[in-house]
Amino acid sequence: MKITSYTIICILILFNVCSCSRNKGKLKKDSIDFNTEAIEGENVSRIYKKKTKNRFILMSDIGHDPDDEQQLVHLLMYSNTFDLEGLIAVTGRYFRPTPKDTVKVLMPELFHYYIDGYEKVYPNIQLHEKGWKTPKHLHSIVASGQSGNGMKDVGLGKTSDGAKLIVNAMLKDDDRPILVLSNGGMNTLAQALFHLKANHSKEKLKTFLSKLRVYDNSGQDESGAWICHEFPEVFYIRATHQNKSFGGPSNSNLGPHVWQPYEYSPFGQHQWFKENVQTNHGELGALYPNRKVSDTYHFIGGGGTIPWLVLVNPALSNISEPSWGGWGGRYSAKELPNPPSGFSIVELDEQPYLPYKAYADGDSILDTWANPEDGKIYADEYTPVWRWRKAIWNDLKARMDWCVQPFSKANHRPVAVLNGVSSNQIVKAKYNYHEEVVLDATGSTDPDGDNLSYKWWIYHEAGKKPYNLPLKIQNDTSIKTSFKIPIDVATKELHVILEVRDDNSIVPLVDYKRMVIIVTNY
Ligand SMILES: [Ca+2]
Ligand SMILES: [Ca+2]
Repeated sequence: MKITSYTIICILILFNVCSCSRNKGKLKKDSIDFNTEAIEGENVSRIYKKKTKNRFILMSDIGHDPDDEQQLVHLLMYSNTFDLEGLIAVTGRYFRPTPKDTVKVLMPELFHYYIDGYEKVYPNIQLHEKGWKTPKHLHSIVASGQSGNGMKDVGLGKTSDGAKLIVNAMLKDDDRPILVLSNGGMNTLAQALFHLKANHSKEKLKTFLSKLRVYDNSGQDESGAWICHEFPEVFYIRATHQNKSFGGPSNSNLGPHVWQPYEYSPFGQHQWFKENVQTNHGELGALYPNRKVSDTYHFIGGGGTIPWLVLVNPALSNISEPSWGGWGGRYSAKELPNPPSGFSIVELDEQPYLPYKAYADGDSILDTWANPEDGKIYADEYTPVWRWRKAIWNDLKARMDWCVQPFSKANHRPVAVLNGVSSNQIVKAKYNYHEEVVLDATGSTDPDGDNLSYKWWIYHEAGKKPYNLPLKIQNDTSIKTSFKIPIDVATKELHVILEVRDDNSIVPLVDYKRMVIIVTNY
């Protein structure tokens, strides 16, 4: 790589872990945890592993709509890619007395039901990757949150087991950020923050809050607005669009057709799941419920699969950088004023907590993307997820095989290498405008020995200071290429994405690397 005197290449180790990894020797993805692959030496490897997985707590109003259960099956199949610390049953929009009640009680037993399914396939998935949580651990992190709805159930003496679990996670001597996602209401987190504020100094509270990365799926009660109003320093994403993009957002808007060969309809999506998840893929997949409304198949909602997919590609996405985008969607670069709940009835209840701010999606967060399969251009608020969706579905298909097949009869992701960096980290570099950026995927491997193909592209909408104009890399399918940074990119940032795709007859899989280029002008 040609480096001029004023070009500084540095590696952004996610979450400020200051250990530089070196790519020594050939990578083997099949026999080692993929978060440790670039480090040699057992002790170092253990530290690196501990530090690089993201922490994650899920809150879900599981039981009211099968989509929460659908996403739980999906989540368990990725549970070796993050440190899951809580599965909390919570209330939400559908617990309100009006307009209708569909569920009256919390149902933590559903978490146990699906973990029992996971236990059946646990021996076989270990043949494919390491790092899986034991069923015993997963059972131990199930809890019930606040049993009542919204802020009425937040206050002194009201701390539920679920809220205690969150409090204990915050108190833990672990400075990694923690994603707290709610696919239901937020009042269990609100109670945890109320408890922390009441019992700790301002200084300590500040430290606890700095670890939080909250993702609010749709605003299913008013306590999200309360949290943002009361604790403005909390990192908070309020999503009302992209969170529905796994299969939807709706029966009449299904996005690109990624579930071929089945028909372009919610029923077609269910047929794909029947073939690739529910049948011949082990006991966990067999539990995957259908999603029907009045006997009609509803699109696969996934109940908030998209929000946690930010965790599974640490070389592509960073949970602390919502504007960078990835499988988990792309959100505003700055916090926006008062992004409302997706439910008008909740929006009314949020009024006492104005003003507040949160990262958001919607009309102002658009990606433009041409589907390589049919050339159709997508350019709306769902495209930040849709552009990745084929890879997301394919990746699940491959993982479901891991429940029943030996290593040799399943596919596994390649390992992308960008300019010598093979480990799961985003590469950060500084270049001056006019400089030549060399891009080299040499050393990329595949644990199945599959042939690899390469794709380099610039995600021009990504980042805090995006360039925001299409910029094409020449020879963008070569293993090695380069491009010259135009003069008008000075002081902006460029996000280069490397996709390494395997040629595997079961299903093609993609591995990613992102290089964030800060463009200087001196
Ligand atoms: Ca839900
Ligand atoms: Ca492969």
